[in-house]
Amino acid sequence: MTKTLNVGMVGYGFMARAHSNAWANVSHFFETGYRPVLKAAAGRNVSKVRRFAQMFGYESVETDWRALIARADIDAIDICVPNDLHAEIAIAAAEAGKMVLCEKPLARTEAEGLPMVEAVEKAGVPNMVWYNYRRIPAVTLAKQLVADGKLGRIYHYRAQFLQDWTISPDVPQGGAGTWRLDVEAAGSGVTGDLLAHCLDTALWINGGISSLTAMTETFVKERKDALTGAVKPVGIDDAAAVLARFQNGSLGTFESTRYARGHKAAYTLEINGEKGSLAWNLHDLNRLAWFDHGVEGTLRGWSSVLVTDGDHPYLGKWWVPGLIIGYEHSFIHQVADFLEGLSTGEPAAPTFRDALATARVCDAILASGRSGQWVEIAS
Ligand code: 4PW
Repeated sequence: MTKTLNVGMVGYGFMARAHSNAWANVSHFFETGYRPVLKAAAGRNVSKVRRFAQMFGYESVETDWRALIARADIDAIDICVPNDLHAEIAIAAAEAGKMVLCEKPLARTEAEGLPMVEAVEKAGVPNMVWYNYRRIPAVTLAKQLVADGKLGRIYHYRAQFLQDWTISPDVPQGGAGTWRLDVEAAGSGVTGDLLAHCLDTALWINGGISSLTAMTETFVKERKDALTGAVKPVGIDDAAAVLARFQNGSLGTFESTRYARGHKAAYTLEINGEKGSLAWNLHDLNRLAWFDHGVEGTLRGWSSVLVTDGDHPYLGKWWVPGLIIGYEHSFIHQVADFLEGLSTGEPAAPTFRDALATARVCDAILASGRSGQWVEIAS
């Protein structure tokens, strides 16, 4: 019998739209034993939260997240607000016995994330962090190929996430659309916002990182505060380049910036192994490039696999073979796995604890960026 799961959304911005679309559509395509109900949305601006609720079909609104958490008719709290608010809301939700889903990164630092992990584990509530790119079918397929040993020993893992939207010194820090530039709200710049995605995927596919060294840079040193207009020092990293050693002996190179003119969301990854290589690119997300060293003779070379068939990850639930899907589907897949986990009792990853490992690597990158030293990472 299908159970209902009443969702309480905190926030109404871009990520709240991506998550709400997933909650609203998942049961049209995935039979998980649960049917989400968009019960209530919370946000400080009453007209904005009402408009958001109306567009996505939330039944009611709250203007204080505490009121949302206090409601007996809410089963799961989904947190889609700036990073500095994640910990307080997640801990309160867990203490109230709610399931908790949190937008990435888990928190601004590992130290801030740890009590969140302890709270959900003490309360025994299902929890998950929205590292959605794992659930793009071609990326999930890459994980399966590596896990099945198709690449053999892994030598290199490289990933980039490039954007260009903060190049102008006129972009302010703080406020609604630009809190990602405010170190107080975000905790860090590209490291927590973009590189964290690359790291989550890397740790999932290739295992833990044992040490790293990083260069970070803040190209624009002062920006106006979006709310007060006062010019303030910029505390975030605008760009980061990282050399890493994985526990399995492979080498990692990671790069992220918001100063790569022409790039809006260029997430790319490549893995080189003894028996083959694979590569993926968000802007061609339904394809996985594949090189099989086992192919002999003149046909040896890179091929491009269209990941749209029924036996590819998640694709059997969608259309007919050959029809493509997009960015929003990664969130639907994540919700589907979360609900499936509730039914099977096998929690969907990444849990809060899994995401703490990514926070630890982000902390190490920022520390190395400041010191110029290699940093060892405890496993
Ligand atoms: O999480 C990331 C965001 O903060 C996203 O995946 C892309 O970069 C889109 O917006 C930002």
